[in-house]
Amino acid sequence: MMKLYTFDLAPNARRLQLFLDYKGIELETQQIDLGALEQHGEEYAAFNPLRTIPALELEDGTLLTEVIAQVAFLESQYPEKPLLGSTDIERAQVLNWDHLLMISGFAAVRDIFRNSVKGFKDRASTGALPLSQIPDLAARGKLQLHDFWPMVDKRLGNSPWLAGDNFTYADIDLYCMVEFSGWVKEGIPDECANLKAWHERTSAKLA
Ligand SMILES: N[C@@H](CCC(=O)N[C@@H](CS)C(=O)NCC(=O)O)C(=O)O
Repeated sequence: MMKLYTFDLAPNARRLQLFLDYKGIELETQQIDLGALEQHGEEYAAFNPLRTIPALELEDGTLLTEVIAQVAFLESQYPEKPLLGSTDIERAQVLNWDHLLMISGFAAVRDIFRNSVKGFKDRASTGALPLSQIPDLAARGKLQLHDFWPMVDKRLGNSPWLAGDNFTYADIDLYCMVEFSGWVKEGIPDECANLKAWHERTSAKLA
């Protein structure tokens, strides 16, 4: 049986959980308490040397550490209520927008968070390497985020959902990014009306 190792409060765990909830998939699950640094414990570090969650262990023992791969695998096993597009072009658009938002918007919020929150001193990145915080990276993250919001707002003025005409996994990742941006008090700016309207539609969809 597949098994999921996760920690419900974490932003990347949320990305996968909202996908699972939308599809109605239930997995055997074990919580790894990041608050108690359980990811660095001997047992979990041996199991997943990256020391991250969520981690999905497949039936044959394969370990998937990246959410996009976990989602791709689960989508292939549970094709109903498709979230990765139903045509080749739709699928490419989902990956296009998802990748863009993860490496720009989500990464900017992560940089702000990990380089400014005191509890992450010397843990500016995940994993075993003790990386110190760099305040300039938090400041840079804010600039990147201020550039990201209007770009996405424009897209959502031309398209009902991020990847096109249908609600997809890219919307779930954007939704999680918006939640995460609230953690650093850098939520959607008031002037981004399209993004705000999209956020309401998405909240209703995921409720
Ligand atoms: N590589 C994963 C992200 C995994 C990740 O960064 N997870 C965070 C939780 S949001 C984590 O495990 N943090 C552990 C730590 O901070 O030590 C992906 O992009 O799909």
